[in-house]
Amino acid sequence: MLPTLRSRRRAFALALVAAAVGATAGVRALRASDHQDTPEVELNQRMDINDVYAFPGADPTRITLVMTTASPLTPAASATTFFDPNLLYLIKVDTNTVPDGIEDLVFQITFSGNDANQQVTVRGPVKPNETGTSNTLVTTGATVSGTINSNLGSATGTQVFAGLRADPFFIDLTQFFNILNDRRPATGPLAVSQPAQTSWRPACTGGNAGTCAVNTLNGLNALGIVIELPIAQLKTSGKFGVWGTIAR
Ligand SMILES: [Ca+2]
Repeated sequence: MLPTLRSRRRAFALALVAAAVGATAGVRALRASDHQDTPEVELNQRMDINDVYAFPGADPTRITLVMTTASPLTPAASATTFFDPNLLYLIKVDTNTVPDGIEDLVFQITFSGNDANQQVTVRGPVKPNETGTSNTLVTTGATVSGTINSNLGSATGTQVFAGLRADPFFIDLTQFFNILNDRRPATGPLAVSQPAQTSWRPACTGGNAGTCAVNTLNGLNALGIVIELPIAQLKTSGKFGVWGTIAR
């Protein structure tokens, strides 16, 4: 599918999360986080960015960037859900001393195949061809590629994992919809009345049954793209911003 991705495409602002990150101190502030934030992504999970994370890597000189998509995946659905080979997944980095919200470096993640042998290719960090909502595939620069659900790359360079993982986000969705009931989608997995989702919603345990918080996403999965690399490849000092987008 890569040749088609080289053509200019209008990016889809499917979801946007941003974190201001200290180059040496890890995450400093998280501005937004979202699952299923538009009707279109509610009906096409693979287009749905859930969350973006940035945190220290295996040692203080390294950083880990994560973008999760396609949650919530029930265990049964997980086995047949893979990344969309027709989408261009992007993790963007703003390196300006005074952040301007415009990406200076990008990671571009593409997939080929649509089964358990699906192949992932991660390009970057590299200067993008263009910024904002239109994105084309950068064909120069370092790449890491291989089969999903396996560790790829080098422990001293760029390491990549793309595949199924437990969704690290947590929310008590019953209480969320009690507060903001109009946010309940009309169709899709989350349209099911709470707590009728007992088939996959964990039981509340402990001494305050019925009143304690429940992580609705406990036991559910997401498709995660994980990139770990030396921080110096992004910036040698100071803060930088990280966010994710999907283009098609
Ligand atoms: Ca910038």
